[in-house]
Amino acid sequence: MRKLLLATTAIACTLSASVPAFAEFTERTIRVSNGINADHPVGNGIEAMQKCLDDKSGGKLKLSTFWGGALGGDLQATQALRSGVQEAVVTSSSPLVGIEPALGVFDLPFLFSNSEEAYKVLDGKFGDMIDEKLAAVGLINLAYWENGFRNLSNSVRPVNKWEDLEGMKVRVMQNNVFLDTFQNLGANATPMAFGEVFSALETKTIDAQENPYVTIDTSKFFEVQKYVTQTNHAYTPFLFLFSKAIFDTYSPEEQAALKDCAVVGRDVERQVIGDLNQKSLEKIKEAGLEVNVLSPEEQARIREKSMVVYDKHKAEIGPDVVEGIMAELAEIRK
Ligand code: TF8
Repeated sequence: MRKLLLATTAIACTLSASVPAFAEFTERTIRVSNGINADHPVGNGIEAMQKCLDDKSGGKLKLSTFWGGALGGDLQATQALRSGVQEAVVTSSSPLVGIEPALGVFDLPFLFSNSEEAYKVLDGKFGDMIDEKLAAVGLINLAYWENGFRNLSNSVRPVNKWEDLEGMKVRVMQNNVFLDTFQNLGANATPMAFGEVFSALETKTIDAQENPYVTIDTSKFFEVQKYVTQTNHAYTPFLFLFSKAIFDTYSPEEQAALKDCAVVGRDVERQVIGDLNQKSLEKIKEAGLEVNVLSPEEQARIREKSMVVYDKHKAEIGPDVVEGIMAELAEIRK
């Protein structure tokens, strides 16, 4: 009896020794690249995500963050994910339309009227459908983070109506919907990677760019611009993308932790953007920029003028995708 007891205790000891805590997790360093700088709210989101990962993985899953395009721009970093040489990137959806055309749906001008609408669409069934398309091209979208509503800044004149854009050299993302939207408004639109924008504004190679206030602030565009117009012409999301090739080698527990914690980070990041938006605008004003807000009438005119872009790009984005989002928005707006 005693022998048996000793033997079972020994077995129990060996068993518990061979099953250390967080056995489903491996020590991993996950590189996350960003085009924006560390003081952008994505930084707060990553911090919250890391805390969550620490709890779930016993400190084994570590995010190693790179800022200011140190690992390449949005498109380049995303291609590195697809070929399995980099783990993750927080990127705008817009420069990735060459990889997955359906993403172009988020670039349609004046699509979302407010952030709540965007959250419902992105965090719901429509967002899941886009995620499936991304998985098919080697990208796991952990969650939709926020870039936000985009506003126009320039160095030549106040813009109060779309006619003021005539001939203005506006940098747009590498994206045909944005290119056409600004060309249609009379601007001289030029696609350019984000990393080149500051110096192109500084040297006056371009006059204007468009990004959310928080980016105009944290990427210091206000230092090389004179006017800002609150156009809110598009809400473009950030995708927290993970290399599918690498993700597939992780345990189900690791995969679940990454997905859950990306959502925790997302909520913090969106919250901080909400708080920072106004502060960024104040900072832009203090830097001496003239800030104009489109009147409701001019907002309506510019919106109406821009609707041709929907028809022009429907086939390329996918008619089902465009109709799908319009139907979902109609449902939300009921
Ligand atoms: C753009 C985007 C960028 C972001 C950033 C690089 O204008 O809005 O600001 O994708 O992460 O290119």
